[in-house]
Amino acid sequence: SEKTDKMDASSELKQCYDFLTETSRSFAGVIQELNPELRDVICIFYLVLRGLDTVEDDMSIPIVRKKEVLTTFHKSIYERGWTFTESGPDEKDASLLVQFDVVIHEFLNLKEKYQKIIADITKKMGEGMATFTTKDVETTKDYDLYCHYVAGLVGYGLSDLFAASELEDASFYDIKRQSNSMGLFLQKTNIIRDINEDILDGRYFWPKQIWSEYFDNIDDIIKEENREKGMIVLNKMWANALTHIPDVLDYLSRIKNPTIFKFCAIPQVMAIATMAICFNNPDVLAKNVKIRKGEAIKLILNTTDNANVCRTFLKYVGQIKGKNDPSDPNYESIRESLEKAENTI
Ligand code: PS7
Ligand code: MN
Ligand code: MN
Ligand code: MN
Ligand code: MN
Ligand code: MN
Repeated sequence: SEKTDKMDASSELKQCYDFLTETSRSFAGVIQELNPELRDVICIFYLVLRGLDTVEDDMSIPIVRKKEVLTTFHKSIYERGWTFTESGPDEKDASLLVQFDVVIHEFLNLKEKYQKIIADITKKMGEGMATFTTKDVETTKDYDLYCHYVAGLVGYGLSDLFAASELEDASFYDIKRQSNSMGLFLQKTNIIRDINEDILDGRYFWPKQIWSEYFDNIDDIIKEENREKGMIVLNKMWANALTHIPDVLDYLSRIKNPTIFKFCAIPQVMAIATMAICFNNPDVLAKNVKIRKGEAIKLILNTTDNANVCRTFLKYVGQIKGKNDPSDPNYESIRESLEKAENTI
């Protein structure tokens, strides 16, 4: 009956929001505050990609099988009842995949224009992830390509969704470079900050081209006796990530809808704050360094409009400038990027 259907729909949607809170500390809040036209769409987009990433991260799935699941995931989301039960025992979001039929149910309730955008990005991301299951991140070009697959494409998809909803201008379909940079800035900050735990887990994202002059084996970068060399490499990684700031600020300045603005800006502001405490900070090589809870709360409350975001970026860019060390070989390139960033504000 119609009544049963409606009760089903609301309970499945509720389960999706429960999955969202369980799987994301950083996105759950900003997604829930989105305009109703996009709230469920982006919640489901997040869960689809979280499912895909859980497959990518699972080192217990045989490579051939993993490639197959990743490249067909965009078709699986159209199969009512589809679930994935082959995750290894320590995969933290395995239960999402075991109950993936719930996400698929709600995916199929979305308007077709939104389903198409989500499926298109899922296809491209799955194919990209599949190529990197048998390929290392060697050059900075590989690094940008990997980050494009797992984060830049999210930027493309979100921009397409904003334009398709008509909450933002149709020009959001076209600002690809800036959309990509929005994802890369988040992804690179995460990859740099998490170096210690990623190395201990055997996960490698830092491009060989950046560390090979100083290390034969990247595992050695977290050893205490290698701190000095390690810091040069760490700052080289920050120098690379800093180059995306002008695109990020340009992208944010184009947003009109206040709920989309907060959704996009809060993660970027968290990233620049993370960068400011992790820049030239030897603790990053020894442990996971995070911004304090109180600082994060202040940032969320302050991220209301473009003028405030510019102020926040200016503050953290200034802090990074103050920590830039003239004896570091990256000093000049960092100074240049920081100046470019300041000049766009
Ligand atoms: C659809 C909101 C706003 C134009 C799951 C948001 C993992 C950094 O796995 O959870 O714990 O290390 O810390 C997000 C652009 C993507 C890029 C990418 C989808 C911004 C699957 C976020 C999120 C584009 C691959 C999460 C890229 O970090 O990761 C939606 C505009 C997922 C965004 C992954 C990383 C995201 C990430 P983990 P985290
Ligand atoms: Mn139903
Ligand atoms: Mn995470
Ligand atoms: Mn992951
Ligand atoms: Mn991953
Ligand atoms: Mn990480």
